[in-house]
Amino acid sequence: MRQPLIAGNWKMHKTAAEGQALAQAIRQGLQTDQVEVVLCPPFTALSAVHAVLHGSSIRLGAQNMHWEDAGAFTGEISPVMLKEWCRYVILGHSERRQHFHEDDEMIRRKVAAALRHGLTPILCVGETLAQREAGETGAVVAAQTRRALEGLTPEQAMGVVIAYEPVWAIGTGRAATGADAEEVIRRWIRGTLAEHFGVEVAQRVRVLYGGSVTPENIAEFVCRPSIDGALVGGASLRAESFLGIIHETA
Ligand code: G2H
Repeated sequence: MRQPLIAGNWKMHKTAAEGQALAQAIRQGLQTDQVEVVLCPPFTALSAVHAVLHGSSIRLGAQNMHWEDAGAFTGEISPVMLKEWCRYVILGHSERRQHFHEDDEMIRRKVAAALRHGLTPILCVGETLAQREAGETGAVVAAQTRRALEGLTPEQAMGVVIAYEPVWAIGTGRAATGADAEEVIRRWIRGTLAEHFGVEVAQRVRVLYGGSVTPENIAEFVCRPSIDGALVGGASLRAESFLGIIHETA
């Protein structure tokens, strides 16, 4: 019922020319239509990557945005600007929460703004190592999920993709176990969705795992009933490894 989704978060990597070459290699090497594929380059490469993906089934996403449509916000990008190029936008990534002090209220505004403009948010939630060790994983993940989606109708909530990214697993080479990610997603993400929006929304929303995903460990996650794919960082920067993850998922 839920189509698998593999999204590549390029973070602050790739010039427009490099991004174009990577997107071309991914487009050429893609051998399945079972998996929805999304590339999230930096803003400066969106236009170039968009041109490469034209006419293919691969979708484009951004890595962040402001919640206002326009205004005096130096250095920011609005949903109105993004929707010229993108269908998706990553929101609330832990690197934004940690380094740029994004809080739940800012992320809630961004999610609402994205949906208002027809962009699909990929909402990131996840606990830090200290929170995990204090036994707070469930409470943190449930609260982040609830606060980001506050005020949405069930129909709007159904249009969100959620990525569970435990902060201690991001870029560290130390992925969560499949069983662990499944438990957090089933109990604390889908559970929170069921509580606030109903069982149908909880069953229909796609939830990804993110954090040190590779072609070698992806199967461990996508074989789980609650996990619909992955948000991939480091391994999305090379066509071979990103395609490996997609093809293992298909
Ligand atoms: C988590 C992930 C992609 P990586 O940030 O969002 O990065 O796969 O490099 O851990």
